[in-house]
Amino acid sequence: PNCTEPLILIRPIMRQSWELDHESVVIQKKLGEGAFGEVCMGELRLKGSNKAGGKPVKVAVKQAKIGNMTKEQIKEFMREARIMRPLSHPHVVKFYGVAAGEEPLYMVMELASNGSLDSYLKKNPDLSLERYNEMVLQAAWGIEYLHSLSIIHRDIAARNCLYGDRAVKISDFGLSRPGPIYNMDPKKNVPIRWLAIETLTQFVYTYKTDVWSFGILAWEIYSKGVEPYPEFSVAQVNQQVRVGYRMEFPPTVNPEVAKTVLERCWCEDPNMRFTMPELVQFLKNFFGMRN
Ligand code: ACK
Repeated sequence: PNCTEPLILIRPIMRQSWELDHESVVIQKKLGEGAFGEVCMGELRLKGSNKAGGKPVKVAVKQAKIGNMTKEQIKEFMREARIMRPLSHPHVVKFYGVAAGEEPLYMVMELASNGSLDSYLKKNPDLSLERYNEMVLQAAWGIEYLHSLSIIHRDIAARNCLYGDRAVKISDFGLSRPGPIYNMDPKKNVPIRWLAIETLTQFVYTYKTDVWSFGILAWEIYSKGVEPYPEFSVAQVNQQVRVGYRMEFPPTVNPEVAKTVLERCWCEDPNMRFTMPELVQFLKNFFGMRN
C-alpha cells in the first residue's frame, strides 16, 4: 500500500435499517385493498442475505400512491410505519421497513398466512372452544405488549388483527398514538361498535378504552366474526351503551370469562376495568396456558 497517498475515508451516508429499496421487494399477488392502495403478497430480498445464507422472506406489502393521498393520509401512513418500527412480539405484526424512493410507497410487513382475523373466523365457523380461547389470550398478549411500550392502539377489532400459523397478530396501527391519553376529533369517522362509553361521551382514548375494545374483540372471536351488537344500528349502539346495555356471549363461552369481560372490560368506570396485564394473568390462569 502506498502510504504517501492521503487517506480519504468515504463513508456512505448510513441508512436506517428500515429504509428499503424498491428493488429489494418483489410484488407477487394481490391480497386485497388497503386504505391507500393494494395490499400484496411478495418477497423481500435483502442485500447480503444470500451470503448470510438467508432466503428471501415472504412478506405483505401495503402500497400507497402519494399522488392520490391527502396530506393527512401521508402523515397517517408514515405515522403507522414509525409506530410499527420498534415492535417485536409474536402477537404483533412484524414490520420490515418502508421503501419510499419511488411511487407507490411500500410498507413491508410480516405475511400472516390466514389474512385478517374477522374473515378467518367467518370462513372457519367450526373451530373448537380451545382455539377461540387461544385467540383471545394471544390478542391480549399483543395488546399488553403495546401498552408496555406506552402505545394506545385505538382501533382494536377483529378486522384489524391478522391470523398467521395459529397466531393472532395485532395489526393496523394507523390510529395508534403514544399514550396515556389521546383526544379524538369528534368530526372523524369512528368505529362506534368498538368504542368505550367514555369515548362515546367524552371523545377520550386511554389504555382502558383499548381494554373495552379488547372485550368487544373477544366477543367477536367467540361469535365467529359476527359484527358486534348485530341487532342494533350504529345510532342505537351509541344510545344503548350509554344507558347500560351490554352484549351477551354465546352460551358455549365459559361463564367466568363472559363475566370478566362484562365486569372488567365493559364497566362504566374505567378505573374498575382490568389492565391488560391483569387480563392476561386472568386468561392464562383460566385457560391453563403458559408463556
Ligand atoms: O382478509 P384478507 O385476506 O386479509 O384481506 C385483507 C387485505 O389484505 C386488505 O387489508 C390482507 N392483509 C393485510 N395485511 C396482511 C398481512 N400482513 N398478511 C396477510 N394478509 C394481509 C387482509
